[in-house]
Amino acid sequence: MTVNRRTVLSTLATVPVFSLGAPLVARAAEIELKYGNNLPLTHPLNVRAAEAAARVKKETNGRVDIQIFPNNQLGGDTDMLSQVRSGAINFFTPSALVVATLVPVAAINALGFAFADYDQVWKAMDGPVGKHVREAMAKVGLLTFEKMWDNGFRQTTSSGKPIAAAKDMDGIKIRVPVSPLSVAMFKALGASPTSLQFSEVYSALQTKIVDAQENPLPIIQVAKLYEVQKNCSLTNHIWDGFWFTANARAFNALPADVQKIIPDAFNDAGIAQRGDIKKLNESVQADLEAKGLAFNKTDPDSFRAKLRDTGFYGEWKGRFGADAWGLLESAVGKLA
Ligand code: X2X
Repeated sequence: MTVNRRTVLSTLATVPVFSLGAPLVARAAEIELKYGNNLPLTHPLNVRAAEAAARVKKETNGRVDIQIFPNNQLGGDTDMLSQVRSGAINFFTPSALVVATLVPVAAINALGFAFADYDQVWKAMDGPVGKHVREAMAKVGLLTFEKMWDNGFRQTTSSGKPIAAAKDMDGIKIRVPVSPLSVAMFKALGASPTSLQFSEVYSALQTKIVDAQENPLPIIQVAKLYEVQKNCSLTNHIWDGFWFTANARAFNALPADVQKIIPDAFNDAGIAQRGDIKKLNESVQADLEAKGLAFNKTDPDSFRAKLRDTGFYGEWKGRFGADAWGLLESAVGKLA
């Protein structure tokens, strides 16, 4: 919190009396809050977050200013995760995959091939699965707003041959997020995964440190990954979303009205952002094709069978626990 009363008063002293009614001096907000994320400014998450920040400013009559630091300006995911925990920043929107480095059950939405479609996704994440995860996050000091933001169904791009079935994963050097689940899943599929923060993905692909990566199409578009990849295989292997999370201590110290205005604004923005991604999903493949990325369909059963045969589901049922597993099954039906 920065109070600039002194600066304001000394500036006012030099202002001619007759113009005092006009807002000649831009007054600094009483409360300045920092929000960091890992995505380019053009991603719908940043577009909608900027709208929410403007709404907060308006509804607090300029008292609260939320500054947004996009595109890993404050460091990679793991840096921002520790910054929001320590209070160095107030808000962060990590992918569930990244939250799971701290709160293992948070990765449950990213279990391979768990969701058939978005109806199942929002039923689970706006319902009991999301609640279970947010309660677990609260235990590590992260106060998480109710509405999860959409990242999307993850697809696999490569600079080598396209992936059509599970056997094509064999030995592929693929970048995955810093997430134990992603590493385990791609190992089970026979690939050779490397965890890298998102800030390093473009150059890792460009310099061929890795040959492949996996992300939803809107990310491949805004981060221009098509410039350094040839094929996009529609694997739909994971559904991923972003949690809007706050440092609980700092948030609980805010004035009561602000503690309502901020989550209301960002939950509404999250819902709007889901709509943006839905709309984008109708056009993004054609746009990426026009930019030179070749698309292919895949055989999803081959991936599921391989995961089942290697004991992946059994192991992760144990790791997530029977409670969380049961909640997920109540939204999607019996899992493998
Ligand atoms: O790092 C990624 O791949 C990204 C952007 O999808 C996440 O935040 C997990």
